[in-house]
Amino acid sequence: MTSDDLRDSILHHLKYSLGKDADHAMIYDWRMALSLAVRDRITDPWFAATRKAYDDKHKRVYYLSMEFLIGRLLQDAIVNLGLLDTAQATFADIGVPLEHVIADEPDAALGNGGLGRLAACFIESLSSLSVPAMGYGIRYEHGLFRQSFHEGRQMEAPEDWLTQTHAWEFERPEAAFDIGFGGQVTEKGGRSVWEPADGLIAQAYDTPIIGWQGRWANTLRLWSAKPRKIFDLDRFNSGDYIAASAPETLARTISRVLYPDDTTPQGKELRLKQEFFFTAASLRDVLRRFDSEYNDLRQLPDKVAIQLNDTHPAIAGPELVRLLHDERGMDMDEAIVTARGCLAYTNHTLLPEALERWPVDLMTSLLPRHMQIIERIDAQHAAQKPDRKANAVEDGEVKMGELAFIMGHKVNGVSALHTELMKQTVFAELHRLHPDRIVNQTNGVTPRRWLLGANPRLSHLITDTIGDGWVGDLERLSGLEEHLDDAGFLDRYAAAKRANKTDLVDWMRSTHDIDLDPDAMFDVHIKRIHEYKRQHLNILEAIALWQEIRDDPNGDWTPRVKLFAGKAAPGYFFAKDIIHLINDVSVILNSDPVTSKYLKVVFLPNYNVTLAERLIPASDLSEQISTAGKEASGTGNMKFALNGAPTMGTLDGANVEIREHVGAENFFLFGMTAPEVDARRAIEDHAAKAIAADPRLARALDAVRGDVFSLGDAGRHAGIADNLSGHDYFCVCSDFSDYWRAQREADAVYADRAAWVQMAARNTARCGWFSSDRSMRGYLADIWHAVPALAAE
Ligand code: F58
Repeated sequence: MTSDDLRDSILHHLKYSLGKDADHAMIYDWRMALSLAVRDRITDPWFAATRKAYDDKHKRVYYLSMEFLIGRLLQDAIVNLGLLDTAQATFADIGVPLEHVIADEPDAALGNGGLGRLAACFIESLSSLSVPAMGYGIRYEHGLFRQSFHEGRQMEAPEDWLTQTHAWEFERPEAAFDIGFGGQVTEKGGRSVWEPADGLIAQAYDTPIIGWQGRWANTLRLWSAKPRKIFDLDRFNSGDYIAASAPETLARTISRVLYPDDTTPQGKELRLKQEFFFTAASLRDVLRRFDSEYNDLRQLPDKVAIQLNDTHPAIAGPELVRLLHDERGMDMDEAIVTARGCLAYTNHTLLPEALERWPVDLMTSLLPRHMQIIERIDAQHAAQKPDRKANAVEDGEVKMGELAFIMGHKVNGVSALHTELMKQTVFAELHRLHPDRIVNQTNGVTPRRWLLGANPRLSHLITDTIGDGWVGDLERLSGLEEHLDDAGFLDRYAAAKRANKTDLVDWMRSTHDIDLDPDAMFDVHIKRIHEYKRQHLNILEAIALWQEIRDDPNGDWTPRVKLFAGKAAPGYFFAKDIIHLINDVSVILNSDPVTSKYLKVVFLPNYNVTLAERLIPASDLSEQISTAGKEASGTGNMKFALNGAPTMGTLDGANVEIREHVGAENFFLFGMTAPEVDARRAIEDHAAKAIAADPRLARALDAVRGDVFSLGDAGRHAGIADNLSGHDYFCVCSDFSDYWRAQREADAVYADRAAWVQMAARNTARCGWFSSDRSMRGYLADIWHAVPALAAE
């Protein structure tokens, strides 16, 4: 496509789709017109892919996920279609900067964090690998809340990405299913029939996801809830306007907001409804497609692979059994085996409080037939494994992890360590009964978005050095290895990083009125705020460093900027206290005339995919400091390493594998291992002992407790100090001294800029394995037993 062709297409859409002429077009109009022009380019490969999947009778992969944290789509699509230079030329001609057009797109925040972003990377990789696949999720009207700060405290406001037309989706009024809830089960002619008391319509919206080089496109199908009856005219006519629209309001609630956590009791019922709503609609869609191609349901596991992204869609087990048995007449035991042949489950957490459990009462009232089937599944499992100790239904609760395990033919962990810990802890008994079921598939990230799109400077350098094959085959980054002693290459590498940092500094100045020194080390900690991720360990270290610099202002300090970003779940008060503390510390430190040239702390509000794309390429050091054994994998850790920010990290999640790949000498390791953490926690007063052994830590905690950062509000941060010097479940205090040591090691390496650049470049050269293309190939071979539709190029 030439620049002229693209311009014609944009002008066509401007006029005929948007009703605007070029002279009056606003940035929104240009963005929509460009998106529609680009979408046109996706449509043909998308149709061709769909046709080929049917013609060749391919096995299809269905990825069921409550979250798809896709962020912006325009730049991704332009990059994957190879249209970046063309689009740049076109907009230079039009006289509007392409970056402004791209930046106008709202960030689709249909996820909380890593789990949702992983789904988005996977769906892009499946398209890039030409695997016939479909992502199924919920079209939330409001994604993850918008975060701002008021006097350092987190404020939440609704997110509104759908206020403007979503350029990428196609509404599918014909693809709709009636989803029931409640009611009862009756026996009719020896069969169980579920008669729901109420229900609603799940209507599909399709977004094509184009793969690298535009060879294949898959569909992300998101369900929106609509009422069965749009409007109660009788009530309206009698003047009761609110009641007249009640059916719509009630139905829409189901797809209205993304849950920021799964702990609020009042939200539990709604969350279970959301889970059933999208899972049931997706399964019906899967069976409808299967029916259009095949007529023997026993073939289902050969043609259909359904991946459950965490337990959120775990109701798929009983629902598929119900569809096969109750609605299609398959024998119950065979239905269970057939469903299991299709289903597999990915576990993303070992934290007991994050493993879903539903009260039996709630399940019975909302999904009475499913509750019966769950009991049947449990009984069948018990009959097959009489020596088992635990059931999926226990103590009045349905344990969704156990249910997903029993109903999946494979269960995967998301890093090597996490997989081993799954075997030893949460699923120890089930693993003993089914020793072949648990497999490891370490996460990955798409190089198209996280390197090519986010870091054009580094990407150009890589392509200049080893050619462009790395974009579709990231392991080719190892070709950089032979340039790692080449001064010319390293200079260019350093220049790319420096320019990215300067861009970030300019952006911070213009948007946040903060001045930063681009030569300082940019030390970055961005992710959901959680005690196990230990943002409070990082800020304690900042406090201790600040105190030390004040003691010796003429010392040889390596200048640092500590950047934080991340959201705390609205009901997670301790996490919100951590945000508050970091913001207050930044007020004191950044205004300190003595120390601020060496140390600054910045907490950027409203972390999202777009902000990550901006920060990661400009980072020097990646903070991955979770308590060992708690972070299932991490994916941010991979993005940083790939972009040349070495890790400051514990032996947790995929950090372990990153360290193996980049080499121990290119990774700042500190802290206890997972077994050491368990042993340490068993010691009474472990925190007090750690504090007594490290005067720096004691002094930093004293400052927190002693209102140094309380900004006149006495006792403001005492809760954090008390928690840490008290039970300190996440062992912040016990890891502090070693963290301090590793940080000073990082300072020393950074002070020798040549050594640092080489370490950064080694990280890039050795992280090719962390592509989500590699993850997807692993799932294809070990779980889905499916293959790409096109031969690799
Ligand atoms: C994350 N989980 C893990 N959960 O924490 C991370 O280690 C891993 O890399 C990632 O999954 C992908 O495997 C995660 O993001 C959530 O966001 C929850 C979803 C349900 C509500 C509470 C948060």
